[in-house]
Amino acid sequence: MSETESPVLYSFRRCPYAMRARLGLLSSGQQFELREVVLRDKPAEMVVASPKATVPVLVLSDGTVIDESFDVMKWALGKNDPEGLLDYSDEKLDLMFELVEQSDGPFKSALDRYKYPNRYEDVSRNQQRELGAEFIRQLDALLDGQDHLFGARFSFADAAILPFVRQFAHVDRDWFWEEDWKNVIWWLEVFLESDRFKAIMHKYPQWQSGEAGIAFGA
Ligand SMILES: N[C@@H](CCC(=O)N[C@@H](CS)C(=O)NCC(=O)O)C(=O)O
Repeated sequence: MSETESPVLYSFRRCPYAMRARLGLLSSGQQFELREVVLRDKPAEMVVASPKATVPVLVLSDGTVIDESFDVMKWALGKNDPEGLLDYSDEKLDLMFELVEQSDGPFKSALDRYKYPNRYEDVSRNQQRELGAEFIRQLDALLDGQDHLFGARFSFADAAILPFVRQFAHVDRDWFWEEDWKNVIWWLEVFLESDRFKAIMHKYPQWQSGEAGIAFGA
């Protein structure tokens, strides 16, 4: 595939949804052009492609738009999955997708309210932190005796959920790192030190219309 035919990913470095999309694309080996977005100054090209205007947005060479992070991961890994992120039994895949749903639903809701309590009415920060902690304890139990959520290998679920656990952990690092969820702490630390994390977290300047983005996987 030539560079001009690469899909374009509108992305924001610190957005956990965009991070999971980059993790999926990177693992798949798919070439793509990354356009770094500043959320308060979104490029018109992105908003035209996806009027809901959230990152990530992947625009394929035939014009197809994929604007949900979960779908970007599934698209990339459905094409090519050399690390086997989706190479599990149907039963395990169902459990994986259920866990991602829990992460995107109740856990993300608790994370937002714990991180930004002033943006919500009648929210107790501690109560929200405790709701989030329940999910972390569930992950800790899954990680007992294995390096990743569904076994020895980094899976779709690890890629989809780790960026959100990172955000939760960073709200109050002292508290998080003192809690009794040693498996999660180890899992998160290994991820933060990994080449894959470093590869998706380079800092790039804001993409400007008419410029080439950053070529990935080329
Ligand atoms: N369900 C979407 C959620 C994406 C999302 O909410 N991204 C945030 C950034 S982390 C965003 O773009 N918010 C729009 C804004 O801040 O203007 C997905 O999975 O892709």
